Amino acid sequence: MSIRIAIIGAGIMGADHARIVAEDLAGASLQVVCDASPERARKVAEAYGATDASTDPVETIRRSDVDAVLIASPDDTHAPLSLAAIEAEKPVLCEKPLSQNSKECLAVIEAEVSRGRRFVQLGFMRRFDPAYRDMKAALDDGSLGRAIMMHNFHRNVEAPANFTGQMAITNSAPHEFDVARFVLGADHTAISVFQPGGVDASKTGAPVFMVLETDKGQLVNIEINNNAAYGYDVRGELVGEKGSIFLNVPAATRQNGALMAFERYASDWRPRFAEAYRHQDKAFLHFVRTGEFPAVAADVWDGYCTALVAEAGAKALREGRRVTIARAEKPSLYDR
Ligand code: ISE
Repeated sequence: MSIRIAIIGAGIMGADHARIVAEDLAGASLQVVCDASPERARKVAEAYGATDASTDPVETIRRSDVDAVLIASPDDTHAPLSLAAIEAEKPVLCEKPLSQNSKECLAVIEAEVSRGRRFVQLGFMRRFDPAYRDMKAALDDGSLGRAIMMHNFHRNVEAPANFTGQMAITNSAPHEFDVARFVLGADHTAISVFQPGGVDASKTGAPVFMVLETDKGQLVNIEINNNAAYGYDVRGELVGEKGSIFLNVPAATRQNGALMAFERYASDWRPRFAEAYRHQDKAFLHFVRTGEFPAVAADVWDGYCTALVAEAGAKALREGRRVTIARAEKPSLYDR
């Protein structure tokens, strides 16, 4: 039987997931597209052949013809809607971040723990990206030796108009906070945040440079530049005591002309991480079918750990000092 999926939020990511469900997920069907804007919901529903469109997310989650939920609405709705899905005992693929508030993440953890199972898979899709997977494998098979540093660059063409100054840390950087934890198998213990001199720090998407420390003594640096202008550019290098490995940018072609060679950049993250999104959504479908949580996917504990780093990062930027990070005790439900 086909798994009937409801998508909440028909913006950039909701529409992209709708496309993946409609075109790439054998065994799943797009049942409902829900958005605060009825026109947007209808447009995406029609484009990808959903059975229905709606403007009420909680009612959509509770519908008896919906088996699983994909949340891609604005960041501050992720935790409340995940809670509504847990209450309805329906599996959820929720876009990152789970919340920008760690206490809200704890409430979702509590809801899962009280039911004795995981319902929410978090959309940290980089865990499914072949390049990051290779990076992790090179560390795990011993060929790099002990990991000591991880360098990360994360550049967008232009910050969206609704971005606040801190969203570089609370919306963009969570990808690196999470993927560094995933690759290194370590937790972040402290964060320092810097901004280059001469930038207008109040400007939407002003660049930030972060240095994180892990409980294995590693250093992780992250540049977020949401107004890089030239293209969507994510880079990373993991440095071990015996070698290093960096992400290759997948480019289909390299063009020559006028004494130059050049490759194209994507204008946003969807083409760069297309394969990761596909693998992630397939893993979610398997989770819905079998109840087995995907081995590499992020869960709400990972979402909580990331929210703690983002909170500490925002504080470090505000107060101009290094901030340490302390976690609650991890419930055994999240042991891997
Ligand atoms: C955006 O919300 C995403 O999740 C993208 O993957 C990321 O690259 C971008 O910086 C975020 O703002």
